[in-house]
Amino acid sequence: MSQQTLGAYLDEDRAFPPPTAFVASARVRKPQVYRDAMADPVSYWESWAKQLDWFEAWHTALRWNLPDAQWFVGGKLNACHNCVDRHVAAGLGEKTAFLAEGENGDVRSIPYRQVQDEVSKLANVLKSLGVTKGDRVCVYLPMVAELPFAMLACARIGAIHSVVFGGFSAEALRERIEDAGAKVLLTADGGWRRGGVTPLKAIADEALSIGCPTISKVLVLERVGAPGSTVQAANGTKLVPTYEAGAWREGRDVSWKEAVASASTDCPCEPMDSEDTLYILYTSGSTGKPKGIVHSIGGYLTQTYATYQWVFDHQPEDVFWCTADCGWVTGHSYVVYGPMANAATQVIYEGTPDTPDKDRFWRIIERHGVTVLYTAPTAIRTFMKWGEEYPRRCDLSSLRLLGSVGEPINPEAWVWYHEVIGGGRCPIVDTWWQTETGAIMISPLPGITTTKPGSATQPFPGISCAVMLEGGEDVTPIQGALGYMQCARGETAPARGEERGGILAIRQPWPGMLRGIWGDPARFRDVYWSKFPDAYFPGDGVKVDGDGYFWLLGRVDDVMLVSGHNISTMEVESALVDHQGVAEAAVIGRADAIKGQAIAAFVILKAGTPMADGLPAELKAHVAQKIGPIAKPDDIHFCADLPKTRSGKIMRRLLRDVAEGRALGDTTTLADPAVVASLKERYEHLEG
Ligand code: 6R9
Repeated sequence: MSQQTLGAYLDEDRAFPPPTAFVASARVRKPQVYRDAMADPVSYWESWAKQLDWFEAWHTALRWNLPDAQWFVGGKLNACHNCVDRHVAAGLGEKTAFLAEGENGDVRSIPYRQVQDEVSKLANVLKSLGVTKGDRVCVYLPMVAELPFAMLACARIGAIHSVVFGGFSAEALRERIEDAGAKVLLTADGGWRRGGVTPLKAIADEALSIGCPTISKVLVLERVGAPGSTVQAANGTKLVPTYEAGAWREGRDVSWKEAVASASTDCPCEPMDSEDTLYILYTSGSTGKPKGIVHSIGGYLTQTYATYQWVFDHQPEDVFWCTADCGWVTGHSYVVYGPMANAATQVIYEGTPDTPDKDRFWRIIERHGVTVLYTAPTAIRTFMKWGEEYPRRCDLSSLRLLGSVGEPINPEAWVWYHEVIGGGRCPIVDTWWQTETGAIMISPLPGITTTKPGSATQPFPGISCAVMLEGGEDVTPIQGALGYMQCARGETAPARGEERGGILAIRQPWPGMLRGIWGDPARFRDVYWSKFPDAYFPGDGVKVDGDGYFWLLGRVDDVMLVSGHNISTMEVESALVDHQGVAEAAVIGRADAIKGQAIAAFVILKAGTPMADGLPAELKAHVAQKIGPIAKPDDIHFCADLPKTRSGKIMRRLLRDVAEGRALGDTTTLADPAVVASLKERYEHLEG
């Protein structure tokens, strides 16, 4: 990153200290926690682990033999017991665990006592289907309460869950089932989505017809009702007459409703080794087939428990809403394991934010009195594009804290989120982490940290992050006994304007770290442990400013090299979105004979912005003014939508392919493949 672009990006110098009213009742108020953790990280993590219930204590807190870490070795526990049974035993049985809202408008309030019963019955059903400890169970369900139940039922009996997002295709499902060697598949007749039905059972049938020899039983949840009947898909929307439900296969397919009805609620939690596998979750790499990320029990539960409690400032009366689906890691760690280990009350919602209208999220917040909202920048930018009228329709005064995850949040979206959704009174926690890290790694602590829009601020206590150069030289500007928080500007930190940029690395093992890639130890070493000799490589670029704040810059492969200057795609996107007419932007570097790479920008305009002739020039000038002439896009393409993965990440590789006229490649993870085709057409038209 050149000093010129570095400085410009960091011109974002707005700072938001924690509001006094928030600090007054915040869980963590003293920066001392950073010093304590840094003084002895292993004992610090032990103190968190001790807050969980263990059937047997561990004898060794950490065994570290790079790249293999084991935490709380010798300890025995059960994740489901910690998320459910211990709360019921402590008298919290009547506390609401879930406020589960279907897209069709049905709402269920489910107390912890009922979760315990439902999960126990389901666990007994799994046993009756032949599932035993260590078996893999594939879960392909809509975002209804039965999805967390399914995960917890597996954990209860020591089976390994592999959740596949309900938006994935038959081919993607087949690939994941086969890689994990799953024995049983849990699915539903369908799920409500955008006013219609996603025919999950039919897709699962297709996956099973093209492979998946290890699957012996399919448990089918009755979610949308009998095919051929007429059902209302969402309040105020049309009636959906019928859908493809898939054929029933006797001997293989089992009715969820019937099986659970006759199952016993008596199912003791299996004592598991701390290092036994809790789950596998597939994540796409930049190349090759998806990687089955493996997480174990003791360390993962400890870190999700700790980070949920401190980052989201857990208060017993909170109503927490993480909008992620359990098909993604965010749903694993911040719908199921972190919040439930803390006995939190949560909203879960099945459908899309624009069904029946674009105010659905705000209606949900108002209806359930949501106090803490955790969502993604891509959603926030979509809401910005739709306009303020939708949130303005609802009373959002119950909100007290906001979170962001999934990609860097541009300051523009941050400030909109803060003002329009948070009414200017809610701190924002921008949380950096990955499927592989299992839990939050870099984030503000909302009662302590002064936030800056666009920065995830500082590593969570007990997490050690470093900044490395390409060659492996450690240039972390701030280290030492006092910790990141305590470093006064100008002491060991770089002076303003001398911010250090490089590649993020994690030097010490952390409890929630991945234990490997399912069935592929060589790839595990190669992807994460070969870039630096003795540190984990997450693949993200980072800058640290004069206050020791981390600014995550996106994937390192999202960095462009233009005339010898490093420019982050995200930096240019941020500048474009800063223009009043722009709703969203995706930037890629395309091959250029003279400059190495030229900058191509794909831009979505805000509703109501006129497509004036001079607009491309105006946008280029705007970027030049924000970052410098070097970052000025060469091409600007206006489009109606961007190609995104189903988790909402822009598929830059695909945009690069489109911009350079190559074959489209694998689009199985694309939310809407038609988007790419239309982009390509448009691009070719402009090229000609
Ligand atoms: C939790 C999750 C991981 C990648 C990660 C990074 C990006 C996530 C971010 C962020 C900047 C944040 N990322 N949170 N970048 N600021 N707050 O999203 O996991 O789907 O595995 O993605 O997402 O690039 O490396 P996952």
